[in-house]
Amino acid sequence: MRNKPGTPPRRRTRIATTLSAALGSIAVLAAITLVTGGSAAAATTLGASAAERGRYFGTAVAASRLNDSAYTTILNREFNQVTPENEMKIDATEPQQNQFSYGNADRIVQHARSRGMQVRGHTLAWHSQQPGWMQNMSGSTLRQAMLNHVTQVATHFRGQVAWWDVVNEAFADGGSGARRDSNLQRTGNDWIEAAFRAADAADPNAQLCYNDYNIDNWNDAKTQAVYRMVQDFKSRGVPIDCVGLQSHFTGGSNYPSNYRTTLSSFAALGVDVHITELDIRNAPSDAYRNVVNDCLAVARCKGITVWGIRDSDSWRSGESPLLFNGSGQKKPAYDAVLTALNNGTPPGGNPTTTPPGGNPTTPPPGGGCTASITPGTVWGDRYNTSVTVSGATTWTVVAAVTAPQQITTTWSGSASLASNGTVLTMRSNGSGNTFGFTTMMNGNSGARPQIRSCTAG
Ligand code: 9MR
Repeated sequence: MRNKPGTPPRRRTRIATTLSAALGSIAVLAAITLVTGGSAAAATTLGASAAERGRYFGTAVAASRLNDSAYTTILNREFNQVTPENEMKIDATEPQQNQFSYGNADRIVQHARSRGMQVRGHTLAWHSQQPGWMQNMSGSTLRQAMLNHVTQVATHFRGQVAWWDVVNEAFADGGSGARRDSNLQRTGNDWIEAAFRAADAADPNAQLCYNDYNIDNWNDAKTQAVYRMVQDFKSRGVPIDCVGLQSHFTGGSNYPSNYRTTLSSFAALGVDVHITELDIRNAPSDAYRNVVNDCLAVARCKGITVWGIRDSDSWRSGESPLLFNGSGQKKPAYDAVLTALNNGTPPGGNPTTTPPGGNPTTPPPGGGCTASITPGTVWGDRYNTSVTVSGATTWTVVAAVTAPQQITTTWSGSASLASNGTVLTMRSNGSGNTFGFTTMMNGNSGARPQIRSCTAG
């Protein structure tokens, strides 16, 4: 190949390349030493730590609180997954039959996705929080209206919701192991699978979950009944991907010592498990720590969502069951959760040293700071990347991935995503000089992120 005008002599190019590769390797080794060397690299937020272990740490979010900056500060700093607390329920999204209303749900989805947080949709079919028009329906009219609702709502959020609670709370409490009586149940025992098939047709890429409370204790009749339903669905090819254990250890319910058995037993059926609405009366550190350790011990436990941020945000605020107090301060249970997450082993072991796409790139100079990439854990479908900034304490870094790859989750910075998740602008948020993100490969397993710029100030 001919040299273009201005191209340095060949030998010089090779030295420069070798030098830059060597510097890159030193940077990688230094960073990996930090990662494996103990507490220096311990993540400082729940979402960051969970992401390093291939999981999410999320919270229920109320649209009405998105104007509260104390609330959003914690939300944006700590969490990388969001579940709208009430805004996707049937009464919110279809208040009049066939008139859909998505304003508050869209607001939450936009807030989450623009910051790299994944969204859990809650919920498409439920006996509770039905709008008046639906409460009064029965039989095939209700069945048809329910299926239309599932189709319309799942279609509206197609591509934006990672997991749907397709059906919520369809089993009875107590020892019967029976379905809960409801207008939906009275349309026929197959209403649940009909809902799953409709959701699958509307959003084939979303993960479809069955979600319930009091299915935490492996010995409970309700747990066993849900287990048998999932087993039956899997054996007959009903499209179910996951089970959500709400895990409200409030009111009369307690964390059961066989919780890990429950998680692993569901997982053994070939579904993922999610802890979807966690809160614990008086927030004891031990019980919170146990839940985290149990999830980390089960490979198919994909993440934990707490049901609110501060105690004052909780549906059971009188029990102070959450990780932050009403003033937004971290409670002892927060420290227990973060430590348990940080002590967990990343799935697949330590970060890979040589990423499949070659050595990490270094950013062009000139912005008053330097951002260097450290490859993180690589899974079959996605990989993590850490970026360490030097030369400035406040900064903005722009990083890009190659489409169809897509950045889906970020941590330890104030993020905004553009160009369908391929361009990340990350600003320092006071949580240190290292931030990270997860990239879905979407079929391209070779490409790796590039730093486009690092700007101080
Ligand atoms: O937290 C929700 C609260 O604001 C609502 O008033 C209530 C109405 O049913 O629903 C609460 O969320 C529930 C969730 O949707 C399903 N599992 C139980 C949760 C706590 O009641």
